[in-house]
Amino acid sequence: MSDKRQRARVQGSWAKPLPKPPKPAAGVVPRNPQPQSVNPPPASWGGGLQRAFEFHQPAKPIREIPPEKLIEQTGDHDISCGPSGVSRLRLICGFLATEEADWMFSKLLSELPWSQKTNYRQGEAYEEPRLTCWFGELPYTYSRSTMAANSQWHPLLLTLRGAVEGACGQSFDSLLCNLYRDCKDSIGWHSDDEASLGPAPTIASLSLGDTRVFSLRKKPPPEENGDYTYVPRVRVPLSHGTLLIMEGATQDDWQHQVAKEYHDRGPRINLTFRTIYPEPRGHRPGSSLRSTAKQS
Ligand SMILES: O=C(O)CCC(=O)C(=O)O
Repeated sequence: MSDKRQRARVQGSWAKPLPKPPKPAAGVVPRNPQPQSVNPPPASWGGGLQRAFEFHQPAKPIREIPPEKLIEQTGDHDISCGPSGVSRLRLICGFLATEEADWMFSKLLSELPWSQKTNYRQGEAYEEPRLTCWFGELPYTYSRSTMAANSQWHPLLLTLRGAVEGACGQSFDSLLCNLYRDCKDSIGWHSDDEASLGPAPTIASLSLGDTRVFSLRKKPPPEENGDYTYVPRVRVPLSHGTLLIMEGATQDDWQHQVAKEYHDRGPRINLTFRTIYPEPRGHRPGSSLRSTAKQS
């Protein structure tokens, strides 16, 4: 390449020459005259006319999505305080020592009567994406399907119930066990607010096996028309041997879920201790007035 061509290329001279800006009519002073040395924008950017850009304040203030709060330290965490009271999470990491938790996990995995429950949504049946079993003198109904009463508590579950009751300072007569087989198993957004759990129930949840994220989102006020975009959110990673106690208004004011994950996860067992009250007479099972029934 000759020295002349090389210089032309470096200076960008292969490009088409830019169009000249239109001359202003006689007597018209351009609003924003540009210094001669600055190239005007090409015609394709707006007809070759200089535009004056003005800042307009948006009609509505921009709403911030609150950052998700991470809870991973042992202790009491008040996540909200509203007309229905304080919503409190009590987290006890290492409630069970690792070795103890290891053998309990394998025993419960192989010895509990796990099965897949069929639920109903808008008249349609669907299989829950996890396995479950139920222990309690009374049946438990959610998502329009009932788990039959089962008083045959596994001896290990009775031991664990005693330990959990000691930590909570209250007794439990029932237990819902969940088995998440892998990362695809989950439980959708819901509150444990079935009428049979009574008002402001305390739910104690013991985790064994692989860590999964327990997420909470606050129920939006009525003026949001069910839009959860701007609600406060909390995430609590629940690891092997961790006890989480949900208290106060947590079921009234918040929903929770364990979402599917996109990375491999080993199996996880979750034991949720509860107290069940007989349904009031005339109450149709699964038709709790307050209920946001489990979605999956
Ligand atoms: O697996 C968990 O940690 C949550 C289980 C749960 O939300 C439930 O049983 O209602």
